[in-house]
Amino acid sequence: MKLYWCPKTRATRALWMLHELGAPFELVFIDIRDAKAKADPAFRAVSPMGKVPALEDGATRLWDSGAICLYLADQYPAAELAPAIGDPDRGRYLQWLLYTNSVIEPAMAEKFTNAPASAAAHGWGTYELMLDTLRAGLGTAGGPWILGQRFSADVMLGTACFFLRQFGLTKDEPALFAYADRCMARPAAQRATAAEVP
Ligand SMILES: N[C@@H](CCC(=O)N[C@@H](CS)C(=O)NCC(=O)O)C(=O)O
Repeated sequence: MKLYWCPKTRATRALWMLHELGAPFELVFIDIRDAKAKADPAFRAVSPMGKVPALEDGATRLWDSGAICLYLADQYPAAELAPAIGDPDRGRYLQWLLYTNSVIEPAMAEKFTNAPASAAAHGWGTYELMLDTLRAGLGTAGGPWILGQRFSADVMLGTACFFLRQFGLTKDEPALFAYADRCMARPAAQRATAAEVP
């Protein structure tokens, strides 16, 4: 398995998942700020948009951090990073896993660029609605993770909460920031971010 990765990007999510799984992999560094590196044909065959993370696993090629987290969790069920199909928690898991890229990130972009909000027209609602919903989800989870005692979609949500704080978009969100800290303190997350130290 080959992970196309660049430090301090969303590729951290995929690297973190691989460490959670303990799966063997090869790390391929792509400098996304370098047009030549980004044009590498082997990379573009896996990532047509030229974005990281991207994953090659035998004949399977995919990109997008959410898709990769979901794929890896399903490929390695023994690691129990996703409720199996048929498990009553599967729906909630999918909903929160997809929430990062389909709601949190577009809402963050809206806030970042001061774009006009439109709760009904935008699939992500508004920045405030996104935060309210996330707060409520974590507040009612009944444990340290979004599914309560079970760690799963938290790689995606935890990094999103980390980015919320890092980008200074949200100043005072103790519950979200404590959650980000809890997630980032996991040994696999520490290993993934250690790879980013220059
Ligand atoms: N939805 C994608 C977004 C990936 C993405 O935008 N990655 C950025 C780094 S965080 C990138 O590769 N940017 C390089 C570029 O677009 O030129 C995901 O979650 O993986």
